[in-house]
Amino acid sequence: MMTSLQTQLKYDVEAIRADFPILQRRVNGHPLVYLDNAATSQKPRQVIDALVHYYEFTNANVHRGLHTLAEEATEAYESARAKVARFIGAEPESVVFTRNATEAINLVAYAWGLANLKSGDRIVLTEMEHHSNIVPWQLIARLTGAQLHYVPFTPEGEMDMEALDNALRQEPKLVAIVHVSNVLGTVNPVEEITRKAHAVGAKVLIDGAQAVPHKPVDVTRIGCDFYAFSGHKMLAPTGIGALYARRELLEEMPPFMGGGSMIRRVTHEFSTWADIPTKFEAGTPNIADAIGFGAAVDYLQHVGMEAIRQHEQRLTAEALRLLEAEEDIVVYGPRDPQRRCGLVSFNFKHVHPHDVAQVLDARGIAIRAGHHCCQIIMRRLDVTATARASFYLYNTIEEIHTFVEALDDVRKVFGKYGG
Ligand code: 7TS
Repeated sequence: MMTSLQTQLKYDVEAIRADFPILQRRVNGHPLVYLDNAATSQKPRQVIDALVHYYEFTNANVHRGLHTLAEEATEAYESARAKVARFIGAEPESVVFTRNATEAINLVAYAWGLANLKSGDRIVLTEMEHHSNIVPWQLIARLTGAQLHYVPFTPEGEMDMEALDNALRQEPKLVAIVHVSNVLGTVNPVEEITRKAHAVGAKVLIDGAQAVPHKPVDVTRIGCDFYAFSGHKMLAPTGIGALYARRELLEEMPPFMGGGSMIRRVTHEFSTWADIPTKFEAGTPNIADAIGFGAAVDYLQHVGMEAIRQHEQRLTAEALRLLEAEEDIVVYGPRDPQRRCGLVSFNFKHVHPHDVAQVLDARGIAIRAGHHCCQIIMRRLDVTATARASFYLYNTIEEIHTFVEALDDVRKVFGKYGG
């Protein structure tokens, strides 16, 4: 096991940055400081090259042709699936390619939820969820008569475990919970939650959109039933994501969508389904971007997920230290950088976050401002929006300093708090 200091010495952020062409860009006359990684990450040359190579050399449809290109495309697509599966500790048959985390959650809602939930059944969500792990369940609740129950978070931005225990006493059918919050940065104890939920017979779905890109994740160790994530937040192209589901569940679930590829036999009256995971991939899949996803996973593995997590923790600790020292700024989420992933949401006490984002953009610094698709969190924090700086493997301590120093421009434009 490498110590933190050894990883720190070994972590060559400049070599990593050299792989990302977009980081050479200037924005509004300044070098780009990209701190909007929770929205989407930048892409390394290796991923862009994998896409170009596929289209220039291999392009063909998968799972159907008998010619060389079709066989090579199928092999590349399935090998990408195997890489993504291995990356999260799963078997390839348990990984369905989707467009993104949102589609993965909708797949579970419509395929598993419609078949297994009935009137009066309870679905436990948390007040920390992104809309993509709320709205599908609201739609399914309306169709089945199931009821939603929300577990709150504490003022520190941590899951309220006592409230969760109380919710589990009502024996819900499903617990759907975010692994890492995209607003609070909180890392939830998903192993413990899964164990407790299973003890009362509930299935567990985890939204890992902000976890898989930033820390080692092993779905087998967590023991969950479903795990959803997006490629584009972890160096892969947009339009590709994945759903992990336990094999038995995928086998017994009906398909989400019907069409080509996902069938074994079609008659006038009925059809039978292809083996998993193809049963859940109707139509021509996003072949090129799946291959790009495989290249992204190769890249992350080469750097090492534990090293990336530690690097981001150093950035987060520094950002927290500097922001918390400012008396006109409120910081949201756990104070302890060990309890969170690499992002910090904050607000000036007297300036709207949209204005903050605009002032920083004039300095080439990209952050996000808004409700971050988490209106329930906003209501709990009693704000309509926050500013958010989110980090990744290629960000540097100097960029954190540039970002915090640039906040002085906000004070120059909008005046000082209380001034
Ligand atoms: N779940 C979480 C926790 C997320 O942060 C996001 C995207 C999603 C699900 C949905 O991902 P998608 O790829 O299916 O769209 N979050 C954000 C964000 O924080 N800013 O932009 C997108």
